[in-house]
Amino acid sequence: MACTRRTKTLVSTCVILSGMTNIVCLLYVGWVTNFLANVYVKVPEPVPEKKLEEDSKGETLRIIERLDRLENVVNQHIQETPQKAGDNAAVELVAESFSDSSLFSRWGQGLSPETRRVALKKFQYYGYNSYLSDRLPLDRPIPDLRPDGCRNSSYPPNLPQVSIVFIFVNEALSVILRSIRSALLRTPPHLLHEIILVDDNSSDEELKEKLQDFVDETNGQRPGFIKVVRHAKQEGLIRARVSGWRAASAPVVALFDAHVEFSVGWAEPILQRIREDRTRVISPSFDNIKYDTFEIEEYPLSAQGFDWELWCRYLNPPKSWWNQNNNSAPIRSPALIGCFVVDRKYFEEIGLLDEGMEVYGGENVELGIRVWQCGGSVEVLPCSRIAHIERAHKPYTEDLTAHVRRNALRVAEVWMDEFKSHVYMAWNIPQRDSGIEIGDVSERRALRKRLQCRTFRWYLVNVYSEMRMYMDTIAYGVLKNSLKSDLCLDQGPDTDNIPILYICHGMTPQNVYYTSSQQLHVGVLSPTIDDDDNKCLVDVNSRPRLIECSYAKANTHSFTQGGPIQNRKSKRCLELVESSDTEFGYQLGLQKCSGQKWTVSHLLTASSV
Ligand SMILES: *[C@@H]1O[C@H](CO)[C@@H](O)[C@H](O)[C@H]1NC(C)=O
Ligand SMILES: *[C@@H]1O[C@H](CO)[C@@H](O)[C@H](O)[C@H]1NC(C)=O
Ligand SMILES: *[C@@H]1O[C@H](CO)[C@@H](O)[C@H](O)[C@H]1NC(C)=O
Ligand SMILES: [Mn+2]
Repeated sequence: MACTRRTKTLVSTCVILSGMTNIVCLLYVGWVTNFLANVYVKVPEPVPEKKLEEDSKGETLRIIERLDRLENVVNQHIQETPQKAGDNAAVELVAESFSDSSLFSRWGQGLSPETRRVALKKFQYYGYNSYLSDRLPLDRPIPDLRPDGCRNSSYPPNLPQVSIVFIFVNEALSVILRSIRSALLRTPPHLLHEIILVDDNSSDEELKEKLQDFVDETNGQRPGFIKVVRHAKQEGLIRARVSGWRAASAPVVALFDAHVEFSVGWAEPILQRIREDRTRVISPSFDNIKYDTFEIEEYPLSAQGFDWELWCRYLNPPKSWWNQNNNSAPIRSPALIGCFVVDRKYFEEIGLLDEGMEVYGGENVELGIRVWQCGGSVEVLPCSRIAHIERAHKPYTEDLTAHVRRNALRVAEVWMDEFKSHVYMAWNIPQRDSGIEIGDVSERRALRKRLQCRTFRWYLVNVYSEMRMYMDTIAYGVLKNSLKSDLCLDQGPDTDNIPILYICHGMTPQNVYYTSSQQLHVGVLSPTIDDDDNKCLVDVNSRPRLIECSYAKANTHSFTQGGPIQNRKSKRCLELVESSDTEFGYQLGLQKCSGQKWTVSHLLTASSV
C-alpha cells in the first residue's frame, strides 16, 4: 500500500548523504526521528467521544509504541545494511551483533543463534517476519474488530460479485497464500467470482513453482478460479494494479496488496454501497499486522488523505460523521491509501490509474482527487475491515522517494490548478525547470477535460476542507547565509524549538517558507488544520526560537532576497555568530544588524521578495 511512512526514506537518505560523517548523520537521524514522531504520530487523531484521561492514555501508549517503532527503524538502518554475499565469516559475525535488531525486541528470544540468523536474513529481505509467517496457519482466525452496529446488519441477496486482485513482487509465499486463504474463508462464496494474482516480475523461485502448484490444485476443483498474470518486466505497483483489473471479469474489482488478511463480513457492506451507487470508490478500514509478531493491532476508524508531498495519511473522520453518532456509518474520505474496491466499468470510465506513473506512490491520491473532481465519491467503511502488514522496511526500493515525487508532480500538473505550487513547495523544488522529468501528461489532461471535472479549489473547499492552504507564501527553499554557503537554516531537534545551522541537505527540516505576512516558517508544511505544527522564527529575548506560527503573528521578520533577516519589533538581525565550540565554527544568533545577507532558493512571485 502506498501509505509509506517517510521515516524510512529520510533515514536512508541521511545515511547515504555524502559529506556528512556517520556520527553527525546518526545524531541527525535522531532529530529527524523525533521530528517525524511529533508530526506523524498525531494521526489518527484521538477519538473525541472518549473521556479525556482514557483518551490521552491510549494516545500516549500509541505514541510510545510508534516511537519505539521509529527508533527501531533507525537502529535497523544503522545496523542492518545488507551484507555482501560470499563473505560468510563476516555475515555470521554481523548476525551475532544483530541480536538487538527490531525483529527480536518482541519476538524470538528463545531461539538458537542459527535460527535467529535465518529469521533475520528473511526479515531483512521481506521487511517482515516471514520466518514466523511460514510457521503460522494459513487459515488462522483474526479478531473481529468491527463496531458493534455492523454485526447484525443484513444484506440483500443479489449483491454483485467481486474479483479480488492481489499484486506482489518478491513477497513471502506464506504471506501471499494467507491473503488468498483469508479471502476464500471470509468472502461469501457466491460473491467471490475469482482471484487474480499479479506477479510484477518477482525473482523468487518459490513464487514460480510452488505458487503455481497451489493455483493448479485450487483450479483442479474450481477451473479458472485463480488467474495468474506474470509481468515479463517490472511494471511497478500502478501498472500492476491496472493489469490485474484488465484480467478481471466480475462487475466489481477489489485491488489489494498480497500481505493482507480479510476480516469476517468485509465484502458485503462494500458491495452493497457500490450496488446503490456505482460511482463510489471504497476502501475497507485498516488494521495492522505487526511485522515482527504478526499480531493484529487495532487502528482507529479513519478517513484517508494526504499531505502536500502527496504521501498518504490517516485522517480523523469528518465532523459530519461524528455528528451522526453512528460508528458503523460510511466515512467520507478525500482519498485512498492504496487498496480499494470499485465498479469494474466505472473504473474504466473515470480513467483507471495514471499508467504514466512509475514504481510506487501518488496513484492513490490521484484516484481520490479524480473521482471527487469528476463526479464520484470515495468512502471508508467501518463495517469492512482488513488487516495489512506494515513492513519495517522496503529493501529494494532505495529510490522510492524520487518516484513518489515524480508521480506527485504528475498529479499536481494535471489536477491541482493554482495549488500545484504547494506540491513543489512541499518537495522544495522550483516550479519551473525543476529538472524532474515527469513524462507526458497530455492524455491525463485530456481525460480531465473529457470528463468535465471540477477544479481543485472546489475539491479543497468541499471535500478536503481540513487541508491547509499556503497561498501567501512568496519564497521557499533552503535559506543560506553569504558568510558560509554550505550551511543552511534548519529547524534542529524537534524537542527544544531552537533553530540551528546545519550542513545543507535540503530535507524537510531545512524547508523554509517566507510569507507575505512576513512570517518565516521552518520545517514541514503542516498538511491539515488539525495539526498545530507549523513553526515560525521568533525573537525570544534576543534568541532565535521557533513557535507555532499562529502564535507568532506579532513577531515577524522582514526579508528581501539577498538582504538581511530583521525582526520587525526588536530590529535585531538573524546572523551567523562565530563560535569555536560548535562543529561548524558558527552558530545562529539575533544581534545588531551587521549587514549579513541571506538567500532562499526559490521565489514564487519575483517582485515581492
Ligand atoms: C443481533 O442478532 C442476534 C441474533 O439474531 C440477536 O440475539 C441480538 O439481539 C441482535 N443484536 C442487536 C444489537 O440487534
Ligand atoms: C522477468 O523479467 C525477465 C526479463 O527482464 C524475464 O526473463 C523473466 O522471464 C521475467 N519473469 C517472469 C516471471 O515473467
Ligand atoms: C448506522 O449506519 C449504518 C450504515 O450506514 C446503517 O445501516 C444503520 O441503520 C445506522 N444506524 C443508525 C442507528 O442510524
Ligand atoms: Mn502494503
